[in-house]
Amino acid sequence: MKLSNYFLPVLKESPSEAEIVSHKLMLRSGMISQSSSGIYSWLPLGLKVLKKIENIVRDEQNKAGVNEILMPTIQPADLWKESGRYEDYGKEMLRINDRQEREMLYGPTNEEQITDIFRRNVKSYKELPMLLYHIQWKFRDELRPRFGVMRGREFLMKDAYSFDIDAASSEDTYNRFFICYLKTFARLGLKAIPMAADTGPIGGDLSHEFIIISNTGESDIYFDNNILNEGNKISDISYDDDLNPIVEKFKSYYSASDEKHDKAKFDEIVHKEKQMNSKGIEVGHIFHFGTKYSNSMKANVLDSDGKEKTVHMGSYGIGISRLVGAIIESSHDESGIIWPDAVSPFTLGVINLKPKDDEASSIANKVYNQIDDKSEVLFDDKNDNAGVKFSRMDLIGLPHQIIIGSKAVSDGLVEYKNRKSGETEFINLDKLGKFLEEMNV
Ligand code: 5CA
Repeated sequence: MKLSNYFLPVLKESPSEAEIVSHKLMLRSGMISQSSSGIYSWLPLGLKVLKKIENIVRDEQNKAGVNEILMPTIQPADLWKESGRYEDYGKEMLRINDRQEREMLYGPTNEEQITDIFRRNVKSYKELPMLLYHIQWKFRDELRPRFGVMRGREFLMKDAYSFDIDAASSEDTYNRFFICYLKTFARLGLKAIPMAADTGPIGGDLSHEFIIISNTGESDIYFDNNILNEGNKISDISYDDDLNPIVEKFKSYYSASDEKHDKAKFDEIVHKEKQMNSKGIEVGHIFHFGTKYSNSMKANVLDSDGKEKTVHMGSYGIGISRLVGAIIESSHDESGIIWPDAVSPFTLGVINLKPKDDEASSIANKVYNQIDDKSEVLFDDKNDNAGVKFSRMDLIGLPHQIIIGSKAVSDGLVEYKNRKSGETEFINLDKLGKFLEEMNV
């Protein structure tokens, strides 16, 4: 993509409404544009990152054997009256009447909708466990939308739902998602700590939040420092392995967010020097709630003896739009964003430092055309001065940069810059392809 043809409305100054670094950087780098409080348009750069995250989350759901579906954003109120949550959900739910005065709502979550799909289509224990997910926009009329996409009113969530014949099988499914989440966050370049959590309006008795450490997070977290060293080989775990001991190992470390924190227990089981207390961002949340919805909504199947049985359920959320902000919180410096390779909007930035020089421009164009075949490249071909170009490329955070200036014309050399370390080196033009290949770019 040529920058001259790309919609990238970068800002020099931090907008005054932004309090935390990810919100500031998302606005400054032209990733999002506010529509109203807690509601954003996603501009090209932001949308690319959102899609990259979405695809990693999707891939890991598929690998765990979860079926992708797509449910609507607008749901009928009747389903929520059946479960009893229509009144309970209160003012956070956006309620709408259609032209026939039927009560509808913009879904804040989909337990009711999915249970309705299940009960209409699944009749036998033979089809269980059944795991379904979708990636869809949600609306919650948050009391205090803030921090940009971190606590929005409209936000993108991956929500999965599971149906099992009994509690034991349902807990195995819960463990499957537990591992799937660790794999997903690791691929996104994040260290997410699973923490015992309250279940809130979703309900149930077993729940974990996945939280990344960040001083701008809204959660207060307490944990045993040793948990950070657990799960280094998480990508090697196969779903055919017995997952229970792996999950139990994670659960054996003390880790809890503030509502579940038990100071006496913390002091008893964790050595003082290993006791960690910090702020964190909740990027995922899993729930096991048994028959809460299947009971009230009569989601039953026939078991092997031909008897009707109420299915056991869980639900599993990942905040996809929140993750864009969360990744920036954990990966930036004073010059701007530093994208982990896996979610970077472009793999590589190419800067033509001499756009008015025909020879330099011809080399830069050639380099761009060559690399763009293999990787996604953002090519700064604009007529700005070097300072503007450097700071813009640093701001938007592409992890690898190729800078083409006067040395390209005089000596056939281009400069490679690693955004994270700041290290640079000159590469011979003939060897550039091989160099990038070796770096996996
Ligand atoms: N039905 C369950 C699981 S599918 C559920 O809704 N869980 S949740 O309420 O915990 O939300 C799941 C994830 O969505 C959270 O972990 C968080 O990462 C994200 N999320 C929740 N509220 C917001 C919000 N207002 N803005 C951005 N992301 C949010």
